[in-house]
Amino acid sequence: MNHLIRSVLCTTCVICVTPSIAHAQLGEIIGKGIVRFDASDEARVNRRPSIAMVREFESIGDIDASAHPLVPSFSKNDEGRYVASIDIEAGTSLYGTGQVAGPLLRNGFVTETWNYDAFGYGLGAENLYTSQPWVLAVRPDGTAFGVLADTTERCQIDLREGITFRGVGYQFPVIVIDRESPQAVMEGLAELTGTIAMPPRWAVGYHQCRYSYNPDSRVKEVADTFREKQLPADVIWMDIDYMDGYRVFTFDDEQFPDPKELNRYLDSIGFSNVWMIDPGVKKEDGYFVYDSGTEHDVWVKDASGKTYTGEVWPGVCVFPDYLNEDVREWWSDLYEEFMAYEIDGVWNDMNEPAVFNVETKTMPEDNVHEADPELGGTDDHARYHNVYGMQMIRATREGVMDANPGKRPFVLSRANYLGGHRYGATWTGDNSANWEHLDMSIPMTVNLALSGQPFAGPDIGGFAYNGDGELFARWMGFGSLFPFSRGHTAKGNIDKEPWAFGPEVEATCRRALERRYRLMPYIYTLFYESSVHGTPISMPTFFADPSDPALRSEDDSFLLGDSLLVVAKVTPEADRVAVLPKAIDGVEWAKFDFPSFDGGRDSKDPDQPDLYIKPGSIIVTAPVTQYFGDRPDQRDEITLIVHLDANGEATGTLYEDAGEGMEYMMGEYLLTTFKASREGDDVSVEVIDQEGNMEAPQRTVKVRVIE
Ligand code: NBV
Repeated sequence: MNHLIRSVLCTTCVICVTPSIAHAQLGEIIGKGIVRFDASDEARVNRRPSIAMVREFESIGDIDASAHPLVPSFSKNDEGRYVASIDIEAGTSLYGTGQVAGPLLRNGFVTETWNYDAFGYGLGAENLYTSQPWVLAVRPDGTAFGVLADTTERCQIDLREGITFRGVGYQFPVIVIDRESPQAVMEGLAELTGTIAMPPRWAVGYHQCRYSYNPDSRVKEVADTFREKQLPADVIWMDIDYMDGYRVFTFDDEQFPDPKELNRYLDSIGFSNVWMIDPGVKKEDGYFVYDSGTEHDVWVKDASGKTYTGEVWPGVCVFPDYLNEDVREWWSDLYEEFMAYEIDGVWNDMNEPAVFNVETKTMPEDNVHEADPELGGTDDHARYHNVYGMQMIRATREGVMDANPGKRPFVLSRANYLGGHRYGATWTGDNSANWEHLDMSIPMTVNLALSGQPFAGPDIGGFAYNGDGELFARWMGFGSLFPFSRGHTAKGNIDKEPWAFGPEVEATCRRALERRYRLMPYIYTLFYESSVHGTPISMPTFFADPSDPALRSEDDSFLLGDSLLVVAKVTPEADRVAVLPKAIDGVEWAKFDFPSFDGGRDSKDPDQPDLYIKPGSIIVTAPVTQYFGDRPDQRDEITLIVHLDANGEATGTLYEDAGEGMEYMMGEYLLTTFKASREGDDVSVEVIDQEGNMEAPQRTVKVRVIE
């Protein structure tokens, strides 16, 4: 128990607070239950600006680190790495560590922060596309703490014995967040690193992608087929082949002669669009992006000061130095013309940055970035590698917002760094179409959420290789319930749209997608809560009861918000038995389902995950829509799914806004809290709280009580 921090926050206690401690190791309070430790006075004075955090956090008061229960020990090892370790008590479960392939529970694993183009990665890959030097630790009693190594440098996170970070290049500080529950620790992380912005509502729908849908007639054909077959979807994606010779910000004349017309067509049938932009710019005189970048001197330089070149899709490329504000502004400006083609969202890929034909698969570590002083000033690529993608999407997001003022931006990024959820969503990169990857996709998405990135999901169906209909159906069954839900596949693979594997798989996909759209009011509300409090959207099942050891490694299931448990079948035989959270005061989590489009119940479909509602909860659902805005008033009917607790009560919230635009920030939203109570044989529902300026609609409210 974090007794010391509690007492120092209390102003009456003077014993533990010292204005400046002449002590080798310093602890500074920077928030409620949050202490930053430096290895020494010198390390504290030389501390680099934090790129993960939303702002500089000044000390609210110093504490004597030796009295803190979670004091890190700092040292330098024989390899010259800077080491920070924290002991853990037996029975502590460890999570997070960013994008990791493998089980949810990370005790015993070693990972390294080094953004990497990991096509076809396998179980236990040491580093993937994003870096989050962060560990969430849950003690046996369910209280929790989090440990952040505040360094952008390559850093090993070793969880074989306690928590050890081994970073290069810099004696980094360590920040410890000690709070009463894992949820409260995650909120603490969001206080430091920020929250997601509310996405446009379309981005919370289902996304359909492939590498690539081309030419434009194929894009239309796929989008049309979704509508003909009544498969709900909101977004279709344009991968790299729409470009002219992979030159970013260009369009292939033959295959995509009129992108605006294409986007308008898509819009007319309710599809939003997302188009890819990579960081590598073809080195070619006469190509406007190259010429303009050269004129503005935006390219990353090698150690000798010459413009660095590396090969990527277009051939020899140069790379913008996104660490520099002028460069970011230049990059942002490129979006003005691009977005004018009525582009809705942008996908930044290959931004580790990936480079072909070199062993490291990235640029040399001694390349030089002219980083802003606020980011740390001019230094080598080794220092800034892990934040290159993050700074790229920061600039992209700015550009998209400037081009479409008043609209909510949507950016997806492959590379990212702790705190980068402020700028964009992410996915789990180039996974494979097999059962191992299907199985990993829940813990990967959840560990990303536990590392501060709530808007994430895998390529549903698997990117590399084909897989079969059985795999696809099963993956779509629960994949439709990830915060970011997108089907995708690689070039050369068979078709992987929901109808590609025949009528049975198509029916499963329709049931899965209809579930997402029925649950949309609830899911959208979770995005709102995440944007305000930093709450993860998909969470580990043990969040239902952090003190129950039986749930600590449960990763065939996940919580979608507090109230909904999704229990997937992740083996071909569907033979693993899930551990469910215990009953609350004698009331079990209750199974529920929805009607199936072809009659009967959707839970009869063996590829659908089981859905459970928490006792005492209300989940707000709506009739199936095909896309956001397919009816003039989507708010005209809701159904409250109610599961009463032992006192015969349940509550739930619903967040509503225009789904687009920024007016919600000025109060144009409605946050409604419903309460259901048992009254004899009946259940009555009332609105107990309503916040926001948006007018409450006249609507039909149906109530479904689950026993
Ligand atoms: O742009 C093509 C692909 C993309 O579809 C995928 O999602 C990215 O992760 N991209 C990687 C480059 C080529 C991968 C083989």
